[in-house]
Amino acid sequence: MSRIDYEQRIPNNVGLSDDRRLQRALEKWQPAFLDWWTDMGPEGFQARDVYLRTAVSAEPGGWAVFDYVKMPDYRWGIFLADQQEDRRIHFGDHIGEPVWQEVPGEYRNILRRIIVTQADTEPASVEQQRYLAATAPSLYDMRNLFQVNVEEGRHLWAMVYLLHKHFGRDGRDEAEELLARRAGDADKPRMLDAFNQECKDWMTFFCFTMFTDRDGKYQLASLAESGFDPLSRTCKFMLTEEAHHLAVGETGMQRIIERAAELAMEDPNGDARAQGGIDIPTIQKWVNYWFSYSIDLFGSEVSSNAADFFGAGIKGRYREDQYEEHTALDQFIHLPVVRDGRVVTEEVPLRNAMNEVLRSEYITDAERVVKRWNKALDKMGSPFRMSLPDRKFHRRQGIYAGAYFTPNGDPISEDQWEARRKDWLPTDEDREYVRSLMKPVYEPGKMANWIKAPSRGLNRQPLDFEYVRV
Ligand code: BYC
Ligand code: FE
Ligand code: FE
Repeated sequence: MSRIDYEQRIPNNVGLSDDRRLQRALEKWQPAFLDWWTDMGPEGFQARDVYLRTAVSAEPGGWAVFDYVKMPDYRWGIFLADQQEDRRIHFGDHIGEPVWQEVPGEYRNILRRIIVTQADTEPASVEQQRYLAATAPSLYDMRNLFQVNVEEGRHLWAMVYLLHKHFGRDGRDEAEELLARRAGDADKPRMLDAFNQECKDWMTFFCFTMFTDRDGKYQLASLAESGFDPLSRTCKFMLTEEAHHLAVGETGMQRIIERAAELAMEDPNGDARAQGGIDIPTIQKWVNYWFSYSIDLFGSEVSSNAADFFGAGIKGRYREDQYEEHTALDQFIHLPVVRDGRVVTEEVPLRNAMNEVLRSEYITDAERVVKRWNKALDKMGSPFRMSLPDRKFHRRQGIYAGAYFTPNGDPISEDQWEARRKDWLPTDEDREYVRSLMKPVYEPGKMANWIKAPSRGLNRQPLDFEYVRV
């Protein structure tokens, strides 16, 4: 049982006060983090009371408390899931060996790279979302935005702890760099593409939490399998917080979709835009865009990095225990690949296809959510249906990048692509239209016209609760 020590400047359940050097190093990083939060965190409302949850224990039951907090006073801390006794590496080349509590020298570089990549996404997302509060569709939504933001800040802390504790001088340098890169910056961009994309409207925020945070869920889950025990324990606890981010995305999108269907039914011409809402075809374009950028985050379908990570016992599959065999040697999967403009099936060693294996788990999960949206549409008597584009559509990374596919996955020429892309992806006009709807609604319980009210409030509070004291 590991209570979190709130007496210290940095709340933690890792016995930070027993390691003075580490504590001093992190206390030096802390003001730099707060400066970054002030510069790049949510714009406005920093002096306001926000009804936020804060982690207070790593226990599965009551791990969090809800209360009003001003964001700069949020207790960002370092929390690891409890250590399991006699835990063993359970996949790759080291099966059966005790898990590592220290970084194995031979894997130092790849571990550092994975941790830095994971870390980089967390502040990036906060930077991307920083202007959204000014156009929040309700106080309920504004509060959810801030909750996601402070927790992504805490995820950065989680990774910076690992860097400081286990990677010495290099780790401290990396921790500084994490506060120096900027989402979308031409000179110092964030590491992965999705985290350099603009997030200037709320439908993008909900797509991001639906699709991009979901990559986070799958990456964290595969790192929770890690033979490097501190990484595994850190990721396990991060996943507890992540569930809410995904719920914000899933339900946010569903509320936009249901509202679109409702407005279309009210309009004599079935046109949701004429009723001041967002129409389903526009929503579908946002889904196409963010789904394709988010599945890019799994890396290339065929990857020697992925094979190395798995072989080393550092990054497993999603719920590795669901598989019967854990070396993944002498096994193959079949992948559609592009050869001379044609799609043909090729056999790939399983270890090299680990990115694709994880991506497939992700897609199955995302499809489950889309089914739920469609069930809601069906129940309303709406003829509309949502879908996910094929995994080859609009890819920037991996073996399909550079070729052109329809949302159904049919190969097309570049000319055909250029002629049709306006039907599949957001155009400047679409973005302008969606942005024109983004007007703040700050009255408790009220919602912007383009989004349905949630079915209930948060933490058993009523919908008209003052989630943010504006
Ligand atoms: N954009 O073999 P490849 C989250 C690079 S999200 C740009 O294909 P690999 C969150 C790759 O780095 C979860 N570059 O890929 C969500 C490599 O570069 P180098 C974040 C990309 O290494 C919302 C090259 O292409 N966590 O937590 O097998 C809010 C070829 O590499 C991209 C992690 O990602 C891209 N999309 O796999 C807040 C987990 N994709 O080395 C937070 C840690 C690939 O040639 N990261 N590249 O310079 C990893 O496990 C791996 O680095 C990746 C890539 C899965 C990302
Ligand atoms: Fe995160
Ligand atoms: Fe998240």
